[in-house]
Amino acid sequence: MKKYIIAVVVLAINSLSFSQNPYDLWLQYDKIEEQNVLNSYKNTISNVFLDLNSPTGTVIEEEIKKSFKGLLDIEPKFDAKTPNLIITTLDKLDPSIKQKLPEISKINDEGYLIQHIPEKKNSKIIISAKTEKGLLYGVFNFIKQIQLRNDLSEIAIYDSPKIQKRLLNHWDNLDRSVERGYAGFSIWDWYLLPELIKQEYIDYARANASIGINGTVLTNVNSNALVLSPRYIQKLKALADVFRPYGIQVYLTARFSAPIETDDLETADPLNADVRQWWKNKAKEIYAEIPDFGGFLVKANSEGQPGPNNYGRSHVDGANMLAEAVAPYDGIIMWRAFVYSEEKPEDRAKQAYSEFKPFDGKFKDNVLVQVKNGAIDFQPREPFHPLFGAMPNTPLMMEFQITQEYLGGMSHLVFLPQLFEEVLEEDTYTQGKGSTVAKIIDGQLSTKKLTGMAGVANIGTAKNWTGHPFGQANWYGFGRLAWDPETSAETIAKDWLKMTFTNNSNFVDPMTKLLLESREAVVNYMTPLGLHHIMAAGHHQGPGPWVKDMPRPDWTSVYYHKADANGIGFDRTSSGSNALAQYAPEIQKKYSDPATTPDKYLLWFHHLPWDYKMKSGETLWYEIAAHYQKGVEQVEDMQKTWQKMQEYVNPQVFEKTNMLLNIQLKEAKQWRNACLLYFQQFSNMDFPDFIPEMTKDLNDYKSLKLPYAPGISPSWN
Ligand code: BDP
Repeated sequence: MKKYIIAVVVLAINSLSFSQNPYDLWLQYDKIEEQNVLNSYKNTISNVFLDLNSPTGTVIEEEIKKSFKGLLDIEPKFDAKTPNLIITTLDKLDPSIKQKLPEISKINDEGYLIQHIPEKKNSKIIISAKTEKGLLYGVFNFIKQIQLRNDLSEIAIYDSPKIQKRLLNHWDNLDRSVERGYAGFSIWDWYLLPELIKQEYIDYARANASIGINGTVLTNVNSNALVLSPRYIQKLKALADVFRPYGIQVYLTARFSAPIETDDLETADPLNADVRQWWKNKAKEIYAEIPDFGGFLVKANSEGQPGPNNYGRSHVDGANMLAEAVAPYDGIIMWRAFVYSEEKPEDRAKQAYSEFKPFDGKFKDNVLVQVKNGAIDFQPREPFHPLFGAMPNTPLMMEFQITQEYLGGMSHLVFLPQLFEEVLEEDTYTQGKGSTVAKIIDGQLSTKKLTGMAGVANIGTAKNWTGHPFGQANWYGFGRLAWDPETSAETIAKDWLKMTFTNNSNFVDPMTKLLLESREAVVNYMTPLGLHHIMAAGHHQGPGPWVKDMPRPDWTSVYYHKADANGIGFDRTSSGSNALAQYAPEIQKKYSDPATTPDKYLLWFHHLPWDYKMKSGETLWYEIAAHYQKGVEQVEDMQKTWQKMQEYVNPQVFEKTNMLLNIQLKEAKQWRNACLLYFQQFSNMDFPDFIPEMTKDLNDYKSLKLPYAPGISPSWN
């Protein structure tokens, strides 16, 4: 009892010195404690001039007030006669000031500048942009500079987003379940909309604007036609009105068979005149209420969803029909390339490319083809999708998954910007050396200039939005990369840690290391050396290398690892499925030989004997075991680092993360043990000495059931 009381007292004292309210995400505005830093900011920026008279202007004003009150403990007035901080759009700037902004011509409509202008008496900082939306982004970056304690005396930032459509994709259903969601229910309270506007909607918009996200697809790709009904359009309008001042457009998923499901028509054939008119009318109806509606995201002829193929028509026919309907209003169609047919025995990794490449250049100008980062499905590691670079005459939009469907769901700490960065940096060689995925999706290597990046959201009703406290970093990091796909994961990690927790380097340095290693850890303990899709079926949590006998072979694990007495791995070279032929010759050459294939993709492209000699000199079996073991040890290291961070972190976040790391370690060990025991049946080789003695046998792991594991949506039932 006594011990308990002491613990409670300690918690109470600790929590006094921390606000760090997880609900506020990375927008923590705690007062600057370093007196000299505080004073220097106060002296440089306390006299503000701001005269924006619009909803976005009000948002900007509120944000300046909130951040100045919090960080600097001052209440700025906005009409200073001799201002030292001027916040206004370029058209309102004095020409004499404009002259002093060297790179003004570089910024685009969503870009901004923050420039210090030194003067003898009245030095000042200018935050300006072509549009108020750009200005809002500039203001958020300016506040970030203060959060990061950066010196403002020579500040000169000229920044513009490199990608136009920076969207979250919510896989949220109208009943508020979230497909692959691990953070509670959907934040969209459809039932009480449009009357009830939750504070969360406003705070959601604010958080997204702070990282440059400018659109949100509100509904699941496995979609429901009901959302297109007049009643729901009113609900959608209410959300659009909340988001607009934050520069965020709303989008919906379109169920291809909607004309039938609404009982209006008997077909959804995209070449049928009535169907085409139906979609035009629907677009007109939506745009009458929401003039800046963004457009539709479509999953068609994939995993049972209806689509143009049902009528013998192509993806181009389907996409272009919808594109025509939204074109008069500047709407776009994001047509997903995540397709794999039930009939085709072809390697699933090849199918999207086979189907879509011939369509290059055939889509209307307002269509983007949305491609997942890899050819299978958001695995802990996949080589980049071969469509990147293969369709230079089609805007390709990147689809990343922020929610951790295959990366430990609700309980594993994995810093995904590392994964995203790896994909974006990959060289496709499709237009010579340096044709990185980033340069393809930002339009540099495309003849089309429409660009986009989507992230499947990890947001729900959880009090901290994302469930796992570190899930916030992945939302944040996605936004940063959508703004500039060449941002480094390290910069993102550092900024997020400082903004969310503290600038103290005793915290930031070890935690940056932890974040950057966390992704490799999960690859090691789940799917090392190019293994993939060997998780449990359905909910996708935990190991399941034994999964077979599913409705389709490419939903099983045995299809992907192909372990047998001869070895393990998927031969995707010319002696196997030849998926490799979908990549540029430079990659083909390198990856066709296991000796020159990077270890991380080895078993993705090759089936190799268990005693295959690896670059390390050890056998393949030894290296598989070593990677699984390393993954477990990396989680142990994460725990050790975290233990030292207590004094910097809100006690509740500290404890929660502690407990989650314990779960992560338990599950990492399960992955290691289950996979090694399973594969040993085929390798018939002993475990290397460093593998701890197994206390359970394979059947124990096989019989582990996880009823009610979250994330399975009714759309699958
Ligand atoms: C898979 C998910 C499934 C999604 C599908 C998709 O398991 O829930 O519906 O992708 O992206 O990863 O359409």
